[in-house]
Amino acid sequence: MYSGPAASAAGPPRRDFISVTLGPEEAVGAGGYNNSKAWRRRSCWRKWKQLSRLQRSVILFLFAFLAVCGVTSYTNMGEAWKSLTDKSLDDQRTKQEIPGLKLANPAVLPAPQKVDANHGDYPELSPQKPPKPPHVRRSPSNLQIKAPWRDTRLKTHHDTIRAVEEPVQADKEEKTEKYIISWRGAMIEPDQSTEPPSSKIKETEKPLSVEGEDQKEPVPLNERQRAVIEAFRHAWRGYRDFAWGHDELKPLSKSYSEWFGLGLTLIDALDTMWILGLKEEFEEARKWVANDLVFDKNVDVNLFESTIRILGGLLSTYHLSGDSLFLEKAKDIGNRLMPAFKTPSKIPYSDVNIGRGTAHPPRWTSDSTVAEVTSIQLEFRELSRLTGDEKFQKAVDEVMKHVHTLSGKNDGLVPMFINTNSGQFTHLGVYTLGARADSYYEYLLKQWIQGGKKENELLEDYMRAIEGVKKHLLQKSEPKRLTFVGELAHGHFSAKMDHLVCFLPGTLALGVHNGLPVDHMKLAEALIETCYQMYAQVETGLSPEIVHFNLHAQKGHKDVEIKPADRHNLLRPETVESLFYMYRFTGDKKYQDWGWEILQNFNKYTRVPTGGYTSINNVQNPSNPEPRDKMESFFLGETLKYMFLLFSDDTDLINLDKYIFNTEAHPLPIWVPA
Ligand code: DMJ
Repeated sequence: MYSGPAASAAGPPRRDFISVTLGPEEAVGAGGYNNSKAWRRRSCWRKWKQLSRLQRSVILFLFAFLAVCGVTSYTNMGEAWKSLTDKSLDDQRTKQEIPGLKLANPAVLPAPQKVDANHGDYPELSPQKPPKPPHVRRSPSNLQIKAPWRDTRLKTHHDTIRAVEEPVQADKEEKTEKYIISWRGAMIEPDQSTEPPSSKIKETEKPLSVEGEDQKEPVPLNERQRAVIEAFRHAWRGYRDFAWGHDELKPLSKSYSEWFGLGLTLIDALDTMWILGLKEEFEEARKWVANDLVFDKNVDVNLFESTIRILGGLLSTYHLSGDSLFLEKAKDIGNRLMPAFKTPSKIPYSDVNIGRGTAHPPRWTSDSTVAEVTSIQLEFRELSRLTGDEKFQKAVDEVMKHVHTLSGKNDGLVPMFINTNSGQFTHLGVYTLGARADSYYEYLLKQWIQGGKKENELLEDYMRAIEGVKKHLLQKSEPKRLTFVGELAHGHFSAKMDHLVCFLPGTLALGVHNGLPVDHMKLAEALIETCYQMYAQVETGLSPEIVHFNLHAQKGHKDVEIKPADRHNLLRPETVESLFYMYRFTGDKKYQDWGWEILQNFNKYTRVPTGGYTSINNVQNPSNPEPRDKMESFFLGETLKYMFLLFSDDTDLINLDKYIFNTEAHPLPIWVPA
C-alpha cells in the first residue's frame, strides 16, 4: 500500500527495518556530482550516525550473518564443483564401458612415463590419465585375434587360427622417445632388443606374415598342434561330462572337486579354446559364463589364485574375443577382490569373501605369501586401464613400491612371507625361486614390459634378483654338470629345485628379447636343459614336483634324485612354458622335440580313457604311476596352451611384442606394443 506523503508529513516513524533513501541533493551535494572517496565516506558515516541503535545493531547482525553464509556456501560450492567434475569423469568412463562402444579397444591408457634424468626414480604409480572424449582417445593396438570361424574370408577349416593385428594407433610423440635404462653402469636401450623372434626361425619354416588382414594367409596346423587339440578335446570331454561348471574334474571317479565353486577349469580354459580355434566348445562355455557364472556368493577365495585364473582368464578372453561379457565379469570379480587390500600395511590378505566383502589372512598367521601379493599386478593394472578406474592399479602398485623399499632381501632375493600388519618380511633368511617366491621375479619383468619398459624400479629389482640367483643359488650337478637353481636357508645351500622354478628360463629369455643382457640367455639355455632332464631322467619321462640334484659324482647315480614325498606330477606347465619361449626366441627345433616327448608321456601316463587327464603320485613307476584323480585347471589353462604355441611356427599367434602372459598363461596386452 502506498503511504508515502502522509507518512512524510508525520515525520519519519521509527521503524525496525532499514530504509535508506538517498535524495538527489544528498547524492550529488552542493558542488554537483562528487563521487570522491572522501565524500562518500563522510556521507555514509553521516547516514550511519542518523540511524537508531537498534537499526545499527540489525545492520551489523545482517552483515555478520551474510558473511557466515558466504563462507559456508563457498566451501559447499567447492565440493559441489569437485563432485560435478568427478561425476562427469565417471559418466565418461561409464560411456566407454557401454557394450558396442568398441570395448576391445581399452578406454584409457596409462600416462606415458618418461625416464627421469635421475635414472632409478620410481615413476608415478597412478598413471591413469583422465579419460579423453572418444574422438581424441589414444587407442592401443586392437589386440583381437579373430577366431577362424568368425572370419569369413578364411577358406580354411575351422581348426586353423591366425592372428590379426590391426595397426597400432600410437601416440607419435611417445613413439619417437627413447627410453634408456641404466643398470649398474650398463646402458640398455629397450627398443633395441635382441632380434625379433621371426628372424630367428628359419626362412622355410616362417609363416607367411603379411601386414593387413586381407592378405594374410592362414597358417595351417601341423601334426603336433593337431595332437594338442585332440588332447584338449579329450580333457574337455571329461570336464564337460562329469564336472561341468565346477572347479576341477576328478576323471577317475567321474566327478568333480570344488575349491571356490566358480567353474575354475572352465574360465581358465576359455582363451585356450579361442587360441586352439575350438568354436563349439568356446561358445558353449561362453553361455555358461553368461548364464551361470555368479560372483555374489558367500565364499572365501584366495586372492592370488582367483586373480591369476579368473580375473586373468576373463581379461584375456575379452581381449581375444572382443566380447564385453568377459570384461563385465572381470570388473565384477575385480571389485569383489578389493577388500583384500584393507589391511594396516596395505599388503593384501590372502583370502577374500567375495559375497560379503570381507577379507582375512589364513587362520594360523597374519602373514601373506610374497609371491601371492606381488603376482596380481598385471591383472589389476590391466583392469584399471580398461575401466579407467585407478583404484585397482593403485592398490597393487602400492604393494610393489613397498616391497621395493623393504629390508631383508639378499642381493635382490626375497623371503617367502610378508606380514599384513607390519608390512615387513617374516621368516627371514630362506631364499628360493620355487613355491611362495617364484612369480615375484616373473612379475617384476613382466610388469616392466607391460607398462612399456619405463618403470625402472621394477627392472632394477629384477636385475638385482637375477644377480642374486647367480651369486647364491646356481650350482652344477653331477655327472652331467646341469646348471640348476637351488635354495638358501640361513646360509646353507640346498640342492633342491621345485618344478615351479622351470618358469625361469622362459622369463630370462623374455627379458633378453626385451633388451636385457645376453648372458641371461646363456643361463636360460642351461636351465631349460636342466628342466628337460628333470623329465628325461625319470622312468615315466615326467618330472616330479621337486628334485634334488647330486653335487658329487657317484657311480650309478643320475643328476636327479627324487624323494618319495616329492614324486608326484600335477600336470604343471612351467617347463613347457619355457620351451615355448625358447623356441620363439631361438627357432631351435630341439625345444619343440622336447615338448613333443613330454606331451606323449602325459598321454601315456596321465590320460584317463573316459575323458580327462589326471595328476599322478609316482613318476618313477611306469607300470603304476598311481593316478590321483584330479585334473588341475592349469592343465587346460596353461600346459596345453603352451604346448600348442610351442608347436606353432606362427609368431603372430600371440605375438610376444604385443602380449604378455600372466602367470597362469593368460595373454594380456602390452600397453605400448613394440
Ligand atoms: C599356476 O597356477 C601358475 O602358473 C602359478 O604361477 C604357479 N602354479 C600353477 C602352475 O603350476
